[in-house]
Amino acid sequence: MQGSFSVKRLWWIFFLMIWPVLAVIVSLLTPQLQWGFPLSGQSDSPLGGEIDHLFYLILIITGVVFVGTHIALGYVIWTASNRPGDRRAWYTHGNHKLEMTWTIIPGLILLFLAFYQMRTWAEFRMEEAYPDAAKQNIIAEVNARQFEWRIRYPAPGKGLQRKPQLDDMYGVNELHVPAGSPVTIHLRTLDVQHSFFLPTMRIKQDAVPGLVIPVWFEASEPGEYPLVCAELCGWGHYKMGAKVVAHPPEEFDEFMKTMHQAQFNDGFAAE
Ligand SMILES: [Cu+2]
Repeated sequence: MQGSFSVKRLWWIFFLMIWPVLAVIVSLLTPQLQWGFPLSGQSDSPLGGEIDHLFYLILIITGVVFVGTHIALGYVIWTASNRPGDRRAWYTHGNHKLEMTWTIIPGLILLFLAFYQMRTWAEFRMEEAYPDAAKQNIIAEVNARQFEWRIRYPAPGKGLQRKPQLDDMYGVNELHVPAGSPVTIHLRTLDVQHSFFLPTMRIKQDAVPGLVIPVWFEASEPGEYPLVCAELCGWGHYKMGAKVVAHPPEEFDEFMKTMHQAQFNDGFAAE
């Protein structure tokens, strides 16, 4: 019914509103579901905190704009639907000043974000800006394939070579690193495009056929962290759930030596 207040209309508003409101209530009441956003400072790596900060900044800006535009939209629909139906339609070619304002302001916001995130992005992605420790500490080559992560480490005391060496060590779906210091892996793929994703460290990098891509990260604490594939790479995509095992730094060298012994000791000659 046009032109008169209708309870039916309110009912529809409540019906559509109830789902997002319910989702927020459920996520607040049951934190164990982990539906909410992770809090800043909850990531498992120092760089993750910076990335979280950028995410939240963008979320707040887009959130304010989203709520604001929807209130404006709701207002227009509400007032227009309350107008008597026998009025003539009204056409406009727009408002030049308004158009300029809502083009320039978002432009300035985007420009600000572009400059503001530059340092974090460079640190994450530009090899020249990597921390020195990450540049020196190239611990393994990670080869993605349908559907697992194959990992190649150099023998203890040796550096990682581009070509596999006779004394290299191999592992599958477990990437061992020392905790508390930046490390670099060389990311490759043996078939299609995959994506190396450490969700709790906020690290994500595509593995691209034909490329060797260095990726650095730092596990703040010893422990196990999920490593998953974030690119829909085929029917077994879901099987690419693996883990990063961060060892206390003083135990890491010993662990690598034990791994080398386990893979190379033929039971006759002592190493
Ligand atoms: Cu994959």
